[in-house]
Amino acid sequence: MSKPFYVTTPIYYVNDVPHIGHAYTTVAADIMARYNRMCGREVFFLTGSDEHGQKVEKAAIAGGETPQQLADRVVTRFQDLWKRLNISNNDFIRTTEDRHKKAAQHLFKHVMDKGDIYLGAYEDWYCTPCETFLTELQLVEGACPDCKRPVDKIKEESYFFRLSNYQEALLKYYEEHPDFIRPESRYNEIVSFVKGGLRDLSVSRMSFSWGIPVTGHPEHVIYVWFDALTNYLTSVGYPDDMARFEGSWPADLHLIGKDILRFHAVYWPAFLLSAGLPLPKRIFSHGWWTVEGEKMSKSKGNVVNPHDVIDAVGVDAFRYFLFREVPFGLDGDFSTNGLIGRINSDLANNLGNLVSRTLSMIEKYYGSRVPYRPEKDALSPDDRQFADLLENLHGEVTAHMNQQTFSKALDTVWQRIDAANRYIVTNEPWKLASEKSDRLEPVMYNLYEAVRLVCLEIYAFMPATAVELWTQLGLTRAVGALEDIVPRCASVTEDRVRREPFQWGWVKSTPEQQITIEKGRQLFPRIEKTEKNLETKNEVKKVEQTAPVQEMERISIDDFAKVELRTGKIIAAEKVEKSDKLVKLQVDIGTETRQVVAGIAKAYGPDVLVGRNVVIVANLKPAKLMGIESQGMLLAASDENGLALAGFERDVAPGSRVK
Ligand code: ME8
Repeated sequence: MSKPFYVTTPIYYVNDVPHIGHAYTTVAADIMARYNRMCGREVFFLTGSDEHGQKVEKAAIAGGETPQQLADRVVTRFQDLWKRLNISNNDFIRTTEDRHKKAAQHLFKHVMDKGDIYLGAYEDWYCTPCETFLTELQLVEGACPDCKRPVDKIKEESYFFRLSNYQEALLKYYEEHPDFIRPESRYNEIVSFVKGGLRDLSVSRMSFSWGIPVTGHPEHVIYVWFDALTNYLTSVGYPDDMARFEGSWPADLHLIGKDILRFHAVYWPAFLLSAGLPLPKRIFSHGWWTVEGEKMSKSKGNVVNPHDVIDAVGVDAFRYFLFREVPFGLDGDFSTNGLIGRINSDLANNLGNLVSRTLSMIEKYYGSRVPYRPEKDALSPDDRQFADLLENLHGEVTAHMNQQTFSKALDTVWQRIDAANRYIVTNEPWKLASEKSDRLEPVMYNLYEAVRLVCLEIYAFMPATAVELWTQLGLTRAVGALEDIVPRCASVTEDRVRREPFQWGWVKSTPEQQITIEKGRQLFPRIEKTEKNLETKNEVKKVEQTAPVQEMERISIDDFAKVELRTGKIIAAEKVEKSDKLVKLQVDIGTETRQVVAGIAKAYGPDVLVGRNVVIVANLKPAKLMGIESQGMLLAASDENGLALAGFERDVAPGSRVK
C-alpha cells in the first residue's frame, strides 16, 4: 500500500476561543485532504489541541478547576466548530492523552541518549502569555516584541537541546530542499535566520507543573513546544506501532500560520535530525487575517467568530471566500463588503447562473434527460475547443493545489465558468432549439460536462454544495455519490494514476440507460446586505435568484390578460402579530376595499405605507396567511438593497387597470 498523503494543522491552544484564523488553517488542511482523496489518494489528516503550559495552568487555577477540567471543557469549542465547518480530519489529537505523553517522553529520551540534550541553567526573559523565552536583544522597550506585555526574568535549571550543533545540517537541508518551506519569502527568512547563528534551546521547565514530566526527572516538565511538535509523530503510531509509523511518516504538509514558522522550520527539523527521523516534506506558512483593516484582538472586540459568519452566509460560501479572496501565504483582510461581494459575484452570478441556465435548458429541451454524448471527433471546431478547455481544467487545478496556491486554483475554475457562460451567449442554445438544430445536443452536453467538471474542482472548497450539485446532475443516482465513486474511479497507486472522472465524456447517457437531472434547490443564493449588516452582527439575508429572461417560457398576450392588475391606495396598515415579515393592509381599489396581507414588514413599517400607491393583483384567489385572509397581492421586487414596492411616478386613481 502506498503511503497516505499526510497533512496537519497546528494543534491549537485550548485557552483561546476559535476564530477565523484557526478556521483558516484548518479549512486549508481540509481542502488539501479532500482534494487528494477525491483524486484517489489515501489521506491522513490530523488536527488537535495543545493543552499543556503555564497559561492553561494559570487560567485553571484562576477559575477554580484543574487544568485537565479546563482542557476537557474548552476543547469542545474547537471540535464543534470543525464539525460545523465540515472538516474531515482522520484524528484529533490532544496532548494530554496517554499516547501523546508516551511519544513526547520517548522522543525526548531518544534525543537525550543521543547526547543532544544536556542539563544546564537557564536565565532569560520570559513572556508568559506567549510562552516564549526572549533574549535581551529581542525585547522591544523592555517588553515582548509580539504582545507588547511585560516580561519576567527567569533563572532555573533546565535541559537544553544542542540546537547550535544543527546549524550546518539545517542549512544544507534547506539548500537541498528548496520546496521545504513555502512560500519562498518565508524560506528566505528562515535561511537568513539560521545563517545568523543558533543558540541551544531550553527544552524543559521547572517553574510550573502542567506538562509532561521528563522521564526520570519529574521535577522538569517538557517545554511546551517540544511537547506540541511531537503530536505529528504520536498520531501515526510513534513509538508503539513503528510499522504504522514508518508507513505514514514523514508528513507531506504541515500547514501553519507565519507566527509559528520558526518552531516548525528550525526547531522541529533539528529535533527530527537528532532523532534520526525523516523530515516533513513541506511546511507552508500562510499569512495573517486582519478585520476591516485592523489586527484582531479581544480588547478591540473585533474577533470574527466563524459561527456568526456561517449563520449569515453558510459554511461553503465562507470556506470559498477565505481561499478566493487572498493568495495563500499573504496577509488578508476580512470585511463584510469583500465577503458579500465575492459571494454575489462569483457564486450567485457566475457559477449560479451557469448551473441554473444549464439545468433549466436540459429540463426544457430534453425533459431533464442528460444530453447524449457526441463523439469527440464529430464535434465542430468550436465545440471541440471548448471540450478540450474543460478537459485541461483538472491538470491545471491540480498543479496549483500541489503548490497550495488555492486562489490560483479557484481563479482557474472561474475562468472556465466564465468561458462556459460565454459559450452559452455565443451559441444561443434557445435558438438552436427553436431551429431544431442538430447542434443543440453537443452544445448542451458540453455545458453539462462544464458543470460536472467544475463541480469536481470546487468539491474540496465547498464539499456539501458539490455533493448536492452532483445529485442535481443526476449522477448520485446514475453512477454513485461523488465522495464514493470519484475516488474509486480516479485511483492513484504507486504505478498508475487513473483520472477518468476528470475527463470530458466520462458521463454517458444513452437511450438504453438514460441519466436524468434532478433539479433541486437554488445552491447559490445571493446575499442581501441588511441595514444591520455583517460588521456588527453578521446579519445578512439570502435572496432568491431569478433565471435569465431569455430562458423563460414565453406566454401569449391572452395569458397576460388573465392577470387583473389594478392600482390601489393603502388606507390602513398594521403589523401582523408574531410575524416579523407580514403586514395587514386595507387597500382602496376604487370599487371596493381589499384586505391584503403582504410580506413587506422588514422593508416598510406600517406608518410609511398609508397613503402609498401600489399595484395589486386583483383576481387572485383569496388565501389565508397566519390565519388572516388576504384578498390580493402587491407587486414588489427585491435586489441586494432590499425590497421595493411597485408604484407610479404620479398619483393614479385607485382601481385603474395596469397593463
Ligand atoms: O500556536 N490569521 O496555537 P494557537 C491567520 N499551540 N491564522 C491565524 C490567525 C490569524 N489572525 N490567528 C491564529 C499555537 N491563526 C500552538 C501550535 S503546533 C505544534 C502548536 C492560526 O492556538 C495560524 O495557523 O496560537 C496560527 O499558526 C495558529 O492559528 C496558532 O494557533
